[in-house]
Amino acid sequence: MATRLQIPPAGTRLLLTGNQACALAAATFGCNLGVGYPGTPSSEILEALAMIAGTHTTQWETNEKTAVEKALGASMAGARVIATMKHVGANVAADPLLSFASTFNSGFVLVVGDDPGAHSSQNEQDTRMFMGLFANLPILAPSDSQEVYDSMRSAFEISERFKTPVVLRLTTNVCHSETPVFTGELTVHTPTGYVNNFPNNVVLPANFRKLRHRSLHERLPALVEYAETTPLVREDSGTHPEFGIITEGVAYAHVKEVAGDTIPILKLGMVFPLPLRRIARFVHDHPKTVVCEELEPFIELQVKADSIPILGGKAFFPREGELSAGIVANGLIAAGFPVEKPSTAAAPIPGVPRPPTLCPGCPHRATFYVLNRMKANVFGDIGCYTLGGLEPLSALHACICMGASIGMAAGVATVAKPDTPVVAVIGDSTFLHSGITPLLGARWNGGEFTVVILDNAITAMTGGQPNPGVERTLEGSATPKTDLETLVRALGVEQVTVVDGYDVGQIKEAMTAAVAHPGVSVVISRKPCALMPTKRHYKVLKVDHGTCIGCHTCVKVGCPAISLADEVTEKGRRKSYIDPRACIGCTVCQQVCPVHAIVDLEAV
Ligand SMILES: Cc1ncc(C[n+]2csc(CCOP(=O)(O)OP(=O)(O)O)c2C)c(N)n1
Repeated sequence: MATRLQIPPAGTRLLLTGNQACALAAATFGCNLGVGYPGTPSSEILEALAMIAGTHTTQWETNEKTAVEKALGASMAGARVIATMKHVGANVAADPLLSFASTFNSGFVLVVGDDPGAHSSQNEQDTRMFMGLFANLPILAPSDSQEVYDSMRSAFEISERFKTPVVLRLTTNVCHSETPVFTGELTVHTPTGYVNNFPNNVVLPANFRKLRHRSLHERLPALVEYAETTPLVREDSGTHPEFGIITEGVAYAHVKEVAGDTIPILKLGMVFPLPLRRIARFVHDHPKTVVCEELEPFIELQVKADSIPILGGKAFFPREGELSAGIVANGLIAAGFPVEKPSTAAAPIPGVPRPPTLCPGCPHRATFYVLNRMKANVFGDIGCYTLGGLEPLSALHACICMGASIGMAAGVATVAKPDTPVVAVIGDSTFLHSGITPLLGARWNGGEFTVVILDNAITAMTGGQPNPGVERTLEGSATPKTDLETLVRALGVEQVTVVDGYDVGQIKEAMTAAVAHPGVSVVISRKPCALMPTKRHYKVLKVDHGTCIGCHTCVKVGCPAISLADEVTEKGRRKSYIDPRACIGCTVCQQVCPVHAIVDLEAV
């Protein structure tokens, strides 16, 4: 187990990302348990928490629902607990969370990382809508690392004072930006212990109707009073008092960059429930007020519903994508505010476009090459392997959310008989997250399709986190892994084949047998992720230009190490070239070359 970092003394000044600040605050303010499931932008919170010395336990769970369930059990036992996930993870956790919200338990902080702009996500949801107006949970919305740190302390306090889960809503920019943090005093929290509490913790319809639903709503006025006076909500004065901006989260940082000290700002560090009296006073004092918020008009709608006369919000700022200083400046100028576009916003630094692609040596490549050749109808899932849908592999034709591949393939196989095979592809982490139950159902209902589990022994897309198919936990302890083949057979699947993820011939053979099987079949394509340093094949291949016929079959495996050389064949076709700095010697290109022109570098 790696040496853990000590919690610094109070008053230490550190430069931390929002995620690191979140972890340090949890450790400093008495967190007993941190659980979650990785997902950008929140993955590093638990990774950082696991590196900090203390009495807390830090664990990756199999998915967000199980993480929240473990967290709510810990909360029932009087612990301070954080559950971390990305925005779509909160959808997965919604079932336990929404019922738990109506009980009176404390010490529970749900940390959700939203991804405005969908940098690394299948959509951009606004968790404030979901957890606020729908789930009725208090939401804190920090703007920088110090606020993340302070909000975590407040979140534990609010949760304990009002006996409610509290949501700490972060966004990509807040999670990943480094800003200074002054640390606070260490708080030690000892779990009070578990005591049965039937009326509170058993959400039977009778209990829910009698006590719970009303109490959920009755908690809100007390939380509103808290919001009216909390220092999480503050005002910045400005030299143009007729104008005003109500803002929150990272939008505050953009507003500050554009408006400096000229426009009065009401900064909402708590965005649900809203301090509407305070907002009304601010608007009264600053009659030309706009709401500047990223994504949905969450604050704007509530302010308008209370008939507070603001100039608008989404009339000036987009409802989609990330805000920037330039976008905020344009919106404020359109609303008639006396601001200028900042020079930094006027001259964005152009980047080199680099479309995402499977890495050289990625163990998913050979499987997609075979699926492409089979002209399979491939229902995909979320992970590095989603990139198998891009050219030239082009072998993934649907992808909706984690765990959906098997259900989608089952649905198609139930109602249609396509001319070419129906195949679901799913990564090991995703299979364990939410692929087991659909496979169980498909086997039971008698579907006829093939599931390929791409087992690279890691959760690669989010940065290489361990999962239950790996022999170590987040804290680095050794633990027995779940064997996927045994698991799949235990679900009742009879046709199960394990193949080497680099072996094109083996994959072809196994897939041919699997798609011919009358029923659900499974192929486990196994090879560790090429980015796991201890697993790399340090062998470099080269194209022998004396043999290469310029057919470009190797190019069709879509490896970034392969490009076209200046040298041409007699027919004028460019020969292939392998970049020795990128090649790790997976040999997939070598196996598909029809003239054996790809050889070991040393052999030439
Ligand atoms: C509900 C949900 N939780 C988390 C994520 C973030 N995420 C994207 S892919 C992925 C898992 C990828 O691991 P795996 O299935 O093993 O495939 P690999 O990337 O290793 O190929 C995760 C956790 C998400 N998109 N949706």
